[in-house]
Amino acid sequence: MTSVRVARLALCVLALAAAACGKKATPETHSTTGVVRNISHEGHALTVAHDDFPGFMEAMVMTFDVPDAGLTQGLKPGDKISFTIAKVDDQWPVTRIAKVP
Ligand SMILES: [Cu+2]
Repeated sequence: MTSVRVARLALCVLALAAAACGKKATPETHSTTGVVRNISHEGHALTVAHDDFPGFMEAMVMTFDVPDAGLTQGLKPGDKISFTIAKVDDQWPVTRIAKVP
């Protein structure tokens, strides 16, 4: 192997690593608002009547996975929220919830 080839290979490996890392560091996210309908699975499931995710999903009632149950703590049906979902392994868990007055 010439040193040029080795350098090229190293660049490729770096590029691949950067692509993989980049995905994890900045996942695709979408944010919208909605009204809490239900919280179950000890805070890990949030059913919400959500508004449009512009360019991603129209308004509907659906249940999202909430990996961090702390996010749903203190929430109850009827609360207005804004929230963010992030793509993780082809799923869309909730990564942020904020109460909207
Ligand atoms: Cu939906």
